[in-house]
Amino acid sequence: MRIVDARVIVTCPGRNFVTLKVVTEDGVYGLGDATLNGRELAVASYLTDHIVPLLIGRDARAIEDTWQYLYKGAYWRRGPVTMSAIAAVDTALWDIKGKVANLPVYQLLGGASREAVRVYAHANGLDVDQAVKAVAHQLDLGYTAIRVQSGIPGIRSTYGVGRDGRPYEPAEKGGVSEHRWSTEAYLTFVPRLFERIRSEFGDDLDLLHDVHHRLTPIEAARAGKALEPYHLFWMEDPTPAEQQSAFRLIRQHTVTPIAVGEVFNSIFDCQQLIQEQLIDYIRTTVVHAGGISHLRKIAALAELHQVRTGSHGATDLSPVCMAAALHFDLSVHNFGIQEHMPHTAETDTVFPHEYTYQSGFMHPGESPGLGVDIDEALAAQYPYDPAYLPVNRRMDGTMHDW
Ligand code: KDG
Ligand code: MG
Repeated sequence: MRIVDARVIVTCPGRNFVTLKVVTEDGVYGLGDATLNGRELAVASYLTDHIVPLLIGRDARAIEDTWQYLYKGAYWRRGPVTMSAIAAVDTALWDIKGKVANLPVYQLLGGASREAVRVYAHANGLDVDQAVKAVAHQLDLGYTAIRVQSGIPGIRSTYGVGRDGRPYEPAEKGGVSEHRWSTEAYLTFVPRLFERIRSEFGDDLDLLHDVHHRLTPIEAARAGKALEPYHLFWMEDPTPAEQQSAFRLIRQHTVTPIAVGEVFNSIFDCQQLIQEQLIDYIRTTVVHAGGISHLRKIAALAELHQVRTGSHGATDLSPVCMAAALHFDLSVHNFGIQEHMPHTAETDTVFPHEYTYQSGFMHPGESPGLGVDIDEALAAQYPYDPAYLPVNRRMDGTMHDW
């Protein structure tokens, strides 16, 4: 079954998405998400200029060989651009395989290990009162695991918190904005935030919190320790992970569970973290970590060390990635939880999909393949619109040191 066409579709139904569509000689097609937030066109070019010419004529059924060919054959390995491009090809080939077999992809991955995929929602507020309201809202929607983020007194703008009443969106249009950051203000504030949330909602709810890599290891250890009374489900990205051994320090000081990995691209980014059990949840995503094939290898390594998965699922990952993640989550034994940040209605219309949400759980559906499509005519009506993640500086204007 030869690949006869592959093309990249860039669209911006409110935010930018890059999608690879691979077509076989039988007219079957598969989709893969290739969106790298703020650096979208680099992946689009990597695919169009360097990968698509290699795909034409290849056997669409040879998923693993194609993965190895693109990873090892390029000489230049890893990195977010390369691995997002490989992920897009891999995901599209799994979609094709499912359609040809007339089975949902999760059945090809070993079948369902659970009835549905538990997801967590976001509750964000400019201050604690707003965060409390946001938690109550998500509880009403049926979520039983909620990530809580709040504006911090003394800091004008906090990443992860929506502004002007709009839902939080990771990238901002109109140039790169700069935020200021105070570790002391954050470390003083964050235990108070969770004290209030627990006093309002009790102990039964699972609470998560994202530090967005803004602490050094010793500061992260302090945060984890201070949050212990509120027994978080996880503390996410407490410190950058280029130095995987840095997590030893955090581990020595706190039993707050640690989740990390949304910026990782390969198993080598988390090998030590997993093998030394320095983390509890690995958050690599289908799109940024080499696709379904590579994520399965990460999950298999994690399973040996009692580390569970917790895939990233922010709005900058397209519905194609969400569908792929849900098939992966449903099948993999050591699944932990999946992030769910619903897309806008505009995005959902461009990417019609079979996956559903109900009472704190999602399911990828039973359609053959991934169960997601792209309306190319509609996608063409939304041209690319540059947007960037904000940059952080310390209060005195120094670029941050984490
Ligand atoms: O593009 C970056 C965002 O996806 C990320 O910052 C969101 O941290 C995030 C999360 O956990 O969803
Ligand atoms: Mg995060």
